[in-house]
Amino acid sequence: MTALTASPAWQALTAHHAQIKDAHLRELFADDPGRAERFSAEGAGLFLDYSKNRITGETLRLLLQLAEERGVTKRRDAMYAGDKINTTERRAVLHVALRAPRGSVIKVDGADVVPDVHKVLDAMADFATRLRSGAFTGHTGKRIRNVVNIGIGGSYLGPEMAYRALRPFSDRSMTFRFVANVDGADFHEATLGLDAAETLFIVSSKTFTTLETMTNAATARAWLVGKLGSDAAVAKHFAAVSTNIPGVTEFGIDPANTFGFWDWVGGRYSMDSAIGLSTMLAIGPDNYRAMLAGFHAMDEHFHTAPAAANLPMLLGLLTVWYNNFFGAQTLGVMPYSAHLARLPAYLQQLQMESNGKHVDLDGQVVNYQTGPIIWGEPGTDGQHSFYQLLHQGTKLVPCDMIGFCKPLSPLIEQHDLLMANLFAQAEALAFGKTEQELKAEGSPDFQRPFRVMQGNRPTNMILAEKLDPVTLGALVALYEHSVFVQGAIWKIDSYDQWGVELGKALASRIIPELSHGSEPALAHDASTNALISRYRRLRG
Ligand code: G6Q
Repeated sequence: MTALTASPAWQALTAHHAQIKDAHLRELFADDPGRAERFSAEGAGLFLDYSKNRITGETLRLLLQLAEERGVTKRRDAMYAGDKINTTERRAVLHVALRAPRGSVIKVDGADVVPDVHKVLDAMADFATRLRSGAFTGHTGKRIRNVVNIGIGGSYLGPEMAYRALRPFSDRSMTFRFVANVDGADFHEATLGLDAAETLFIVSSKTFTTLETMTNAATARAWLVGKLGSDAAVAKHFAAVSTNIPGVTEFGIDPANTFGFWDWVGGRYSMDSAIGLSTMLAIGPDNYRAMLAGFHAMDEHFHTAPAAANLPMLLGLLTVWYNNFFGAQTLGVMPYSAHLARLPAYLQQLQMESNGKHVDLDGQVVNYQTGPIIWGEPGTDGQHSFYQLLHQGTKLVPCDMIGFCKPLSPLIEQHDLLMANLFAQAEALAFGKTEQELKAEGSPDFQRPFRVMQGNRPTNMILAEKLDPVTLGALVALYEHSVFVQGAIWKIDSYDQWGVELGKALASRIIPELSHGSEPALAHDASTNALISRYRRLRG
């Protein structure tokens, strides 16, 4: 394969960018009445309007040519076939198998993994049904009403995001809390006011060795045993989700409450594996399966839809367009739904941990930009804070905006207000406000320069009928596959995370240096030594 920046499509895109970089969306729309229709696509219940992007038909043609030259669909097929495309860890990448319908066949090393997936799903469903009905009780015979998920990174962000997103579908008589941070305040606040006799802890950890999670799990055990007065209580108040079953057994969690998954599921791609146990306990097995069906519908769309009508392909290529040709450093994600408050944080990990790499699959340092910085907030909150910079700042910030046609609350009029804001913002970002328009509105001379909105700020608009389990699954899969497309173009391993592994090891050197009583001599750099010394002095 030719080096990315020397490839014909890349070269052509560079020349094309020079030609159209100043074209304004006002002109692009005025010149092409069919633009909104032409630059839109639909799949798995999601509608994507990408017409408010700084592209022409030629841009799209060249981006699709780039995908072709980079072998994106070939790599996609290799992923779906269970090939070990995570080369630095020599692992298959098969989150698509987590939502494959019963009876389909996906092989890793010659063995079909789909029956195992459904075995675990059935066990989770059985556990969830017993717990939700009250048949599974705690140590004292009381019904479990509180669920505390202990996990971090990929074992936390998905479950918390999904719980918040699908709360209207959850059992409202139950309380769900999430402990991730090793800061004791996180555990303390999450368990404050809970009756231990009614509380289940789910220890979610792929490796079952992560410092934060193991520390919080030990704290949880001490908290529970302290409150209920017996070690035997652990069996009835702990569940585990992990690929490390020996580790779980050693911790003392009942194998009957233990749910496994596999090394071909990356942490940030695991919210629909057993890591989603808290989600299933909240919304029930049927809703959980509906969410998996949504994921699967998008998997099918990505696998079969022609590239020009393929949502993840389009979204991924547009990200590359702004990232590599316009030099945009970030991508904003603005859900117009209070329920999706944690979606930006979830996507931050999904995208930045996957594509924040500076070395390609051959181990060569790349000479082009890879993954952008992802950030965002629910839309109308953002409007009253950072949208000022989006509208009138000096930086180009492409944004994805996400909205739903049906509200989840009975306050229907408020939903119209919310959606009006969504449409208005995308319109204002694209078309801005000219000096002439301001004059016509009677804006005073002295203010006019400050009120001009240049426009030409690109957005993707993702619309769905309603935020329900099916839609959430499709939406998350859309971004998973968009990340895949970007990684394939940049020829990087989107599925390893050596930067995270390093972080896991680093603190272990300093931990004993902070322990009370023994304060060994420090041999770090001068700054770290001074900081540790100051901490020792001030902590009291
Ligand atoms: C995800 C990353 C990372 C991981 C956490 C938790 O892709 O690998 O965020 O999920 O570090 O790891 P464990 O699940 O092993 O505790």
